[in-house]
Amino acid sequence: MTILTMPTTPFDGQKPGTSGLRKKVKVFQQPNYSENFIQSVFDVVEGKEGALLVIGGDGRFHNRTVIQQAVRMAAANGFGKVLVGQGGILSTPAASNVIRQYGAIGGLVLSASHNPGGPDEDFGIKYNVSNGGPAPEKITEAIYDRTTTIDRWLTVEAADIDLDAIGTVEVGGMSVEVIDSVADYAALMEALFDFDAIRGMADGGFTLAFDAMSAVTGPYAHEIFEGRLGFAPGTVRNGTPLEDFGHHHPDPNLVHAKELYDLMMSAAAPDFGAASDGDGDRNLIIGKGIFITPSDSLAMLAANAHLAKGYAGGLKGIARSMPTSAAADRVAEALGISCFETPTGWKFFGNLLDAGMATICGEESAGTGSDHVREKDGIWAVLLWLNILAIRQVPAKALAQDHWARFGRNYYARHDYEALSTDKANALIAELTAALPALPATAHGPLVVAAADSFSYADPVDGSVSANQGLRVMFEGGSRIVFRLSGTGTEGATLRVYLERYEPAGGTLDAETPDMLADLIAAADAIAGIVRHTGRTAPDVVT
Ligand code: VG1
Ligand code: CO
Repeated sequence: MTILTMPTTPFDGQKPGTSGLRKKVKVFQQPNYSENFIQSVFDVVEGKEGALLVIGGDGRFHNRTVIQQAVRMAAANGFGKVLVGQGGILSTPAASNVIRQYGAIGGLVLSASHNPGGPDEDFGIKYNVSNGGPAPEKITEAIYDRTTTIDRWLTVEAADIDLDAIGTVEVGGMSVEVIDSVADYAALMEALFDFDAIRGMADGGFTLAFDAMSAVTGPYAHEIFEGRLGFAPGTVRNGTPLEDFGHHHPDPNLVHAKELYDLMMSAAAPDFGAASDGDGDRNLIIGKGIFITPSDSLAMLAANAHLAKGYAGGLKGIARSMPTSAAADRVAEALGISCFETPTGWKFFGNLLDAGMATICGEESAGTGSDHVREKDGIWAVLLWLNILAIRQVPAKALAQDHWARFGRNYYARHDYEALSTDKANALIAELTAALPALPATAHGPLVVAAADSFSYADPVDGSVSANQGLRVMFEGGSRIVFRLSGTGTEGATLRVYLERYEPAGGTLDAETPDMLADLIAAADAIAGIVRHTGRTAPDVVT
């Protein structure tokens, strides 16, 4: 088979962000663009000769095109075999599982996660390594460096493969197997959770609404919730993956999953509601009449995980991203295990999970997961909740109230200011960074600053240091504001302001979050000059 060497030039490969390369579809459609990035990845992968590579995506527009390109390029680059999900579909956690289960050297995960899809929307490519997790920073930086010098990409001349037909074909001397996207993942879930107990609860009349948001989890949810667990047909809503997610943002938050939220707050609410995002790694949890913040969900799952068979031996540790609330820290303390605080992005959990230092991880951005794969996992989180409720036989609301009565409550919200001019956002961060040293002991309304810093993380396993991971302002009494810029957007800059207030057990545990955070919201503007820098008087999205 002839390997074709296609001349090219360096391109805008984007400095490594929170989660791979994300751009508009139109950018990926430019001649050489996707190919340049994929070749930059392959040039960095050591030991690819004869190795197994996994390729799959969330089914968004342009997914199939890039898969065909990547398959031909993998053949030209000497890989031995490629595994592809049927129809090009693999949720991010399912891709992570396939990489681990089949001993692949790594995988290309094609997704822009919760960002909208379609010809004028977003696409993304992420490389995951052999542990199934996102490539660590030293690899994403090497990939980026390669994009600045790349001068050729390699491919073979071969027709497109049939992505819908399960089975093995040959492309340029390399074998390509199209596998069932769901089977291995569903089997893993059955190994971790007590499906009989959950099925019994469903048989007993417990009802579930799962919104797949017309994104990748539809086939997984149909098979697991309706097929294996016996929830009624119709339990899974928006369960067919669409290339444009039905024109919605497949972002499971209270803004984009409002229909589910309204249902769960209504008299007609089922017992439990949940949703997942574009690529299936996020989760939204809403009990009947109660939204559970992702930070609380992490803490509540950690406190009860031992009730599921996969975690019956207890947890080795908990890890959370820095902006995630400290609710999980109190659980770790009670369990006598470590709680690690990492920078934003799942890649920072990989070493802790591999080293057996943490079992459960979570992020405030609706990400929860465990050492079963090396990505966050939306359906996994829903199943762990269901398993816990099936054993404890209480509604989600009672479980939450019981948790707060024991550990206290971390009132929490994230305010996002989207599509800001990059200059203005950078100016805000620069000015605040310079002001940090003078903040301690200053008062902002009733709040007094206890400490302020720019978060830097030293990985306890390999010692690598990641600096500038967000600005923290800590107040006396345990309240906190964090400021950071998003690393996943494709338009201008997004400022995220994370607000947290701790109320100890015995304090005010059933108040409305906006009321409890009002002083912090005012302090955030006083400290960072949000209105002055951005001209915005209110956030675009509150989650
Ligand atoms: C956001 C979230 C972060 C998450 C990342 C990827 O990043 O805040 O917690 O890990 O998205 O999520 P940022 O840099 O925009 O704040 V997703 O579901 O890509 O895979
Ligand atoms: Co996602």
